[in-house]
Amino acid sequence: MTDPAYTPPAVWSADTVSGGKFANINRPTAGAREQKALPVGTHDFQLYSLATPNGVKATIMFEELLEAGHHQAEYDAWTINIGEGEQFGSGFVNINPNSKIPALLDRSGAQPVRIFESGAILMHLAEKFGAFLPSDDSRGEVLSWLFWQIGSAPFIGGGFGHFYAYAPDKYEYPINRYAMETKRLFDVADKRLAENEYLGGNHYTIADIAAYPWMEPFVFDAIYDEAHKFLSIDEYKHVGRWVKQIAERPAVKRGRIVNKTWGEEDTQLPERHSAADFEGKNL
Ligand SMILES: N[C@@H](CCC(=O)N[C@@H](CS)C(=O)NCC(=O)O)C(=O)O
Repeated sequence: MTDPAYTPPAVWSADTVSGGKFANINRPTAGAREQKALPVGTHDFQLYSLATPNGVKATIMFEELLEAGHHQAEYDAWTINIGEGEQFGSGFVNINPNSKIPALLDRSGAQPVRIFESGAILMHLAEKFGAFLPSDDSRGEVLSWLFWQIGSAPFIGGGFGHFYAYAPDKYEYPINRYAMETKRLFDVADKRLAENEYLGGNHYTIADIAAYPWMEPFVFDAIYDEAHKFLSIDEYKHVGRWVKQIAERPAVKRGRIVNKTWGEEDTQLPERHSAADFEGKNL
């Protein structure tokens, strides 16, 4: 079976775009759409995010730093509701001109520093606290797996997830293309994890913190409709072992509910300002 043919016009126009999830907020232009200041708390680190796989990378990192005794890593986490277009408010755009979560304001130095892109946030914090990024020979391996994840995520989310679960109509060509690539990426990780406890080698690092939130929901059958079965995720035994191991870390259990605004009430934490905010939560 082939998909209905589409002949692109000579010049593309946003007016012709069909619906689908997020269609109402997508535009082909950058920049703020409304004046809206961001809330600011008391800690050095102000995180503006949502508990999506990219957002959870930052909150797991903060919770891991705190768990490891880096008390200076206390942070305020504020919800940015991307379904309602809050990423296009002027305050958020000042921190991330690309209008995507997560975005961080670091006020620990002489001047506030903005950091956007989840990989940049992980590296910035790892270097600042000297944690989860080795300085010996394994550093190159850790950075390679970190950037592998950042480069791969759009094929999984924007590619496979979009066409398999979000697109208003299902088309064979893009689903085949991105299912192929998503499975190939799982196989890359599976082969690596067959021979190494963690992606970077013997230690848990920012490479694992970046990759875990993307692979965990596939393993636990919690993303993109029937994707777990459709992609035969149980084949990736070593990825499964690694996901289950990381899921047990107390910092991961906390980090994945920060900025979560859906699901059971006791697994939601729209804002996080101190360790006390986790009291009564189902971690
Ligand atoms: N490469 C970016 C991707 C961030 C990203 O795609 N964030 C999504 C949520 S997971 C977002 O904010 N989407 C809102 C939009 O596209 O308008 C990163 O790693 O930080």
